Amino acid sequence: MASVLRPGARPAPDGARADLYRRMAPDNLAPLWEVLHSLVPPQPETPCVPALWKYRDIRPFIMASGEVITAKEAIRRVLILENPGLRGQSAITRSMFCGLQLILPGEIAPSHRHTQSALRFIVEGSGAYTAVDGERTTMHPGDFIITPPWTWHDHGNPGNEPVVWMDGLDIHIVRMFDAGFMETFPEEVQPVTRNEGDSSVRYGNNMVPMGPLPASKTSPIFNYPYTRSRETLETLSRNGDPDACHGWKMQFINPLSGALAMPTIGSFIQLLPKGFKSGAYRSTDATVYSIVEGTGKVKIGGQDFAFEPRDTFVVPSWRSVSLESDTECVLFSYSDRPAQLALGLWREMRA
Ligand code: 1HN
Repeated sequence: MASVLRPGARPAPDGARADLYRRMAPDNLAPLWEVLHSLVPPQPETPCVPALWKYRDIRPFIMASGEVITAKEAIRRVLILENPGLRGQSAITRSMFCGLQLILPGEIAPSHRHTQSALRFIVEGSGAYTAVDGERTTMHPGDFIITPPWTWHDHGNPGNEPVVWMDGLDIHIVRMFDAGFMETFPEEVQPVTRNEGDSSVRYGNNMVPMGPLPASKTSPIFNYPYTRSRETLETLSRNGDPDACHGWKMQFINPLSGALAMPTIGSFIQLLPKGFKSGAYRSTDATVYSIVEGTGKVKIGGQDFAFEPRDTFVVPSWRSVSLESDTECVLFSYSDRPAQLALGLWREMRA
């Protein structure tokens, strides 16, 4: 019956082979030749599928979560964006977690630390803060905020509106290495030991202190405000032509090393002019996008999705992505690119 099997599939073992597999199984042995093709595919094969979450549709569920549990009780009141091909795994891609976190006026999310790295990308509302290692920063839509590994962090909302942000974490990278640690801070809120804006002036103004400098692999700047990202994109768009695949696209960096801002997660922001049709692009880093401004369409490996502000979509590894803008658009995105680069695995292809 080999003729009805898909190319590359092997017929079910029988006779002497099946007998061998049965006899050696109790000794925890398995034959490589039965699984070799799927272990080492000719190009990336992934259960991760393209998907888009319309903020308009899911916002009621986010707000409803605020009625069934407090931020304090939940520790982190987050709705997980689960890839439809990875349900039950708390994963948007094979390496990355993605969630939308809600903090209501007057609430706090208690202080803890873990070896997983986190980014926050603010989606809705202003006036909440996140505190990292003794410094607070106020959140505004479009701000990109980092929580480096093993730093105490808590969130609070002293303002008067609900605040929602996207959480991106390298949970599944850390889990693959079984290198996860977590601790709870002895008090709910960590003490403030530095003025707001301190790390930004210390490291974010094209100067660094005389030293000693922090040894962390993660950027010492922990808030990259949208006002500066937007102004940069705006100026770039007046100064030259957009890239055919990316429009005007920038990478958030660690000013101490020039590397991407986090060692495991790459983060990007791009501007597409009105009426832009990008060339097809693929890369090995499955990527999560959050729309900041504008409407348009994205084609992901042949599937079409329309997007508007605050929507989230995911592009699996090595699926081609083409962007089309109706209006001027700004897109934030993140992926495991720096981890793949560090390991010599990252590839890209432009059509
Ligand atoms: C976490 O600590 C936060 O600190 C958000 O806000 C999302 C998802 C999984 C594990 C830890 C946060 C998280 C998380």
